[in-house]
Amino acid sequence: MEFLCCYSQPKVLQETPISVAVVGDSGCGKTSLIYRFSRDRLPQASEMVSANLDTDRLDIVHSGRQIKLTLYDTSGSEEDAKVRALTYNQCDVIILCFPVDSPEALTNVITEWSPEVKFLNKGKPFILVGTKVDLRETAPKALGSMTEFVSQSKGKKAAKEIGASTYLECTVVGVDGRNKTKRIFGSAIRDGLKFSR
Ligand SMILES: Nc1nc2c(ncn2[C@@H]2O[C@H](COP(=O)(O)OP(=O)(O)O)[C@@H](O)[C@H]2O)c(=O)[nH]1
Ligand SMILES: [Mg+2]
Repeated sequence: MEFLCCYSQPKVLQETPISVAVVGDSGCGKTSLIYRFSRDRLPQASEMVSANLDTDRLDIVHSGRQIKLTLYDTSGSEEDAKVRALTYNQCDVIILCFPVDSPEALTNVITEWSPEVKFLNKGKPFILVGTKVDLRETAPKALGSMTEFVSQSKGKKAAKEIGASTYLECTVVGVDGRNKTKRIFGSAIRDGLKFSR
């Protein structure tokens, strides 16, 4: 007698893999951004040492979808450009960072980073992120501070000029840091999903 199996297969939740690379000048806050988001803490000094192809893997839910997220930390140094090229190859979306307390870093974004990202990343989306915005509040209070800041409107203008999908600002400090870093990675995942569809 033929036996008809009436058990249905257990539903396997389909995971969408998205890989995000974070690039920018050394010291702009890449490792801090990744730690704040993926571990909800800031890196210790020993963890901030120049990383390249350091990866974090997370399972998260984004807009009701199960996402297998891979985060690539990179080194901003000239010598590590070849290793960064491998990272660009593996990722779906890039977060390009500069600290808002450094107009020179924004110049580097325009003259160095955006050509590298566009050349090696071949049409994949990237977002521009102004980091360390808490310094806009705290640094001017430091006696004799001469820091020149990049304004939000200058950041937006630069993002448009280099073809970034959006401009966002963040800090890793305090509760604001948690919300702002979530917003950055949420935006990157949205772009990554559009691209990988
Ligand atoms: N005030 C402030 N400092 C930050 C922020 N993010 C990073 N830093 C500091 O900037 C320095 C470089 O950060 P790091 O994450 O190692 O930069 P990376 O070289 O780009 O990975 C460290 O001293 C961090 O504590 C931020 O949002 N606000
Ligand atoms: Mg780092």
